[in-house]
Amino acid sequence: MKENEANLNSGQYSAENIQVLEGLEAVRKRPSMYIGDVGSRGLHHLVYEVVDNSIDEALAGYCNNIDVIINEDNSITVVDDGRGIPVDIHEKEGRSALEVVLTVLHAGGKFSKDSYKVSGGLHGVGVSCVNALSVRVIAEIHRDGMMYRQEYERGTPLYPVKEVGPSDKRGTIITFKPDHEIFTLSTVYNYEILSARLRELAYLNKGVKLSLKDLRSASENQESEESVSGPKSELFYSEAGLLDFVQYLDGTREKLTDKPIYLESDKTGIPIEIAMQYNSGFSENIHSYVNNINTIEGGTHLSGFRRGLTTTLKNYADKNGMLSKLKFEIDAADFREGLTAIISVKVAEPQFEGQTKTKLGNSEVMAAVSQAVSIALDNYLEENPKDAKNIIDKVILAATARHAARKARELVQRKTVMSGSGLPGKLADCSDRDPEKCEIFLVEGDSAGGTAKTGRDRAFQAILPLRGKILNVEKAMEHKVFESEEIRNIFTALGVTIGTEEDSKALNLTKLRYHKVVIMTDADVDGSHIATLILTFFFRHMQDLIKNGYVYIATPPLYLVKKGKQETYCWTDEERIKAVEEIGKGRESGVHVQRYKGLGEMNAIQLWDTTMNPETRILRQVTIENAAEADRIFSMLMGDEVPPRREFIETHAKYANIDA
Ligand code: 0RA
Repeated sequence: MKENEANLNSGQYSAENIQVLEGLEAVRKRPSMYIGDVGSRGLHHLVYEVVDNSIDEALAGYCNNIDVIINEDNSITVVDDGRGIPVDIHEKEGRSALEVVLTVLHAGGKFSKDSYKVSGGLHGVGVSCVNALSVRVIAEIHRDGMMYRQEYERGTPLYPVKEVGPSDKRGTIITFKPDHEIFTLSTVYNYEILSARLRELAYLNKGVKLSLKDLRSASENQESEESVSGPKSELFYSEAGLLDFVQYLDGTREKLTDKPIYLESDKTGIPIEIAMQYNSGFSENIHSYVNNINTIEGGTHLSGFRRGLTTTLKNYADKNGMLSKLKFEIDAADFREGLTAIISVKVAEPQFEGQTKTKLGNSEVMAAVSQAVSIALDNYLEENPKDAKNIIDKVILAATARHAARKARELVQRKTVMSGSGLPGKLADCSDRDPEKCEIFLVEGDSAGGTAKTGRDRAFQAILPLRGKILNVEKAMEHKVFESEEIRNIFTALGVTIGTEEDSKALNLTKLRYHKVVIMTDADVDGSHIATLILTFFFRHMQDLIKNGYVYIATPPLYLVKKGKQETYCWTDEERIKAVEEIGKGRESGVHVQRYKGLGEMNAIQLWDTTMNPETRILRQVTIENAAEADRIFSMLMGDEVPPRREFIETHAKYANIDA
């Protein structure tokens, strides 16, 4: 695009310069087109974009260590020990290669013909985008015995590359501070989000050492504080890659085989790495990646995996007469119940499709993966007959359970088809019928449900009271899930059905009745437990509802600070302290602080004002930042093993402390 125009105009330095400026100006004008959004996701995406360049250098074989530092001012520094971005003057461009890489869109791969670029962020836009969206970038290059530096402000170089002095090191150091004019919501980095991604990258790129260090003081910027111990830091390194990853994800599940099944293949020219492990659970947890990008919409690599898995297991079972007693057909999904698997492929020219551009389209990948799986799995089954029997037994169990669950699932399907009259009796529906405008509140308990019914705007807000704790679906077999009345009520009220033309078990959201599904529970331990149970259900059985951004959590206030007729609601302790000071004007006498223990303590008007009125409420949208990590945490928190759960709650005690 702009970049090509600049090349055609070559020769005139100033003219080119203008073109380039236009390029980065375009990024600043429409940042979402380049990095997805300007919220939390986009902000963290900047880090991934820089790290990806270092990962490429590592995959090319020149870099072993990548360090990410969150500086005190929420700027980020990425250090690698690769060859260093070249600094020599690029003849055609009339300026240093470094400057080109940092100021020309998509210039990243231009200078490296020898290393084929496999890594690369979701949007693959390169480090120049990060430069455009940062108030300040500092690039420091250690190369050929010298240290070089160049700085930029909102994408514009402040001076040509300069020599700083001799250096005996090698590598690239990029420091950037995201522009608050672009990221208007927040420029504060979340340690957990970065840590989860770096851990994932370490598993996906075995042998590369990644580290994360947080230099911010705990009290200031961080959302989760673990003060006392000084700066937080972690090292991520995996020698066995996906073999380690699958064991990390399945750490708290009961395994059916001694070791995961692992394969690595490059036979077809497409590097493929897969690890899989069966457990005694009921969910299917398959995570797929292309060039280190989590392909949440799947694609040809996932289809290839499924095909290879189904045909190989079925052939093996048939050959050994293991299915002879079965009186009904086995479904492809039965082969994946209780399966945790990770598929990672590297594709030279990936075609990404789908709504979020995370679905691989390259048709040649299907057969390559399917073949690789068939060969490796076949070998494994032949060599490990005991494991093979455990796996086939599990498949038969899944098929039997599915058979039993079919009736229960049909209950859900039939009821929703009837609509109108088929709606649950407890639902107080809204009058509007346009899903985009409608909201439903899932409310804990009948009494809070009553208050919400009185307080709501019945034109567009529906209320579904839930009785106490809903079923923990993490530990329940499928038929139990669909037999649960509360869960059936959720399906029916939302208008969500199961089964599409292509897939009898797929979620069908075409008749979804509300585009905001709001979980509203008390701000105490019981309330967050109930919210977690509902979220677990959504994560395991209505994941597309979350992925489409339909799920929200209501945040009722924690305090009411009152003096005479003056009232202020507070959501945090800081707000409460400030409110007491302001309302009391220095004197605390006459100031009354009410701690809301539950929704039931508010009257209908208060509930509307604080929690339900779109003008004043705070809704938190539920997103899946990192699907693999979310999967691991749900299985740990809601599964059978107690010690890891206790450990997790103790390290994240801030949230559990609310009632202390
Ligand atoms: C182009 C050519 C060469 C290295 C790099 C790019 C490079 C880019 C980044 C970005 C972050 N870290 C990086 N490390 C290296 C090498 C050219 C040569 O030395 O022959």
